[in-house]
Amino acid sequence: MLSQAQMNEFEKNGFLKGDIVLSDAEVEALRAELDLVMNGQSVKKPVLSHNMVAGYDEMKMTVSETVVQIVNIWMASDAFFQHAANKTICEEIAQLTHTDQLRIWHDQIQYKPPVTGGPTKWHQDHPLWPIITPSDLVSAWVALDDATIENGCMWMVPGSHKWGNHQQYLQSDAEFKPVHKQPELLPEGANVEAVPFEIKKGQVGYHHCLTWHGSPNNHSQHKRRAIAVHYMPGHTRYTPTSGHPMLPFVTVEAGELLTGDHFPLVYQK
Ligand SMILES: O=C(O)CCC(=O)C(=O)O
Repeated sequence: MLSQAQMNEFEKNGFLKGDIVLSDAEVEALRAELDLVMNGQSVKKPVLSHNMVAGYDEMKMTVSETVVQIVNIWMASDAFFQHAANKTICEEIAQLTHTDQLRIWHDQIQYKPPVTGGPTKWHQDHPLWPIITPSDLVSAWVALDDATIENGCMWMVPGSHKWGNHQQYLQSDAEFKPVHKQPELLPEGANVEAVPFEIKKGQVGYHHCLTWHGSPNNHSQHKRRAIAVHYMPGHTRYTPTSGHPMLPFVTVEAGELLTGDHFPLVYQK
């Protein structure tokens, strides 16, 4: 359970470091599962598995840069499904989203290999999920390696979850600092200052779906593997305005609560 001080910190900043939630053995088991899925050796398959930076033309990526993104590894691996239902994480997400019911919206692996690991652009999650509302989802990002400044940990902009949707204006400078293309659109007093969000192996970090975040290259000799589960509170509705990889799995009508086999219930108080 999160303390009131932690709840206040999340409310203020839009992100929060939690406890170590996985033992070393549990991390090892998930790493082994990840290898199976990444190598195409799992019987069941995820929704997506690709090099995410391949489409980053405007950032002038070289083809040698890689971020392996796997969406819905829980569909390919029972161990990752069990992870999504982790009791501590679900209880704390329920606290942060003020709900008594949680479903998986989707999950994602982001693996930045040593030396060649590429960046994850500055973004807000909810604008990239144009088929669900309201914008009050919270994600649990669990490190499968220590995520450090050296190997490309996430960076966050404190307070940015309260500034609305600025996704189309976000970019980075040469040092991977976030830059707003039209800063006059920001609310008064908004301070665009990013801070590193280093997370230990097995530790959980929470972030709100409107918090500005991104992660730079991994130039280190160490892998940077992580599993993020994006949780929907029970009141999340299907409100399609544009495409998304999960769209083909939706079985409810527009305006209805987003339920169904591909959005499983993982927590009920
Ligand atoms: O793993 C990363 O560096 C980025 C993950 C992310 O954007 C997210 O979990 O919302």
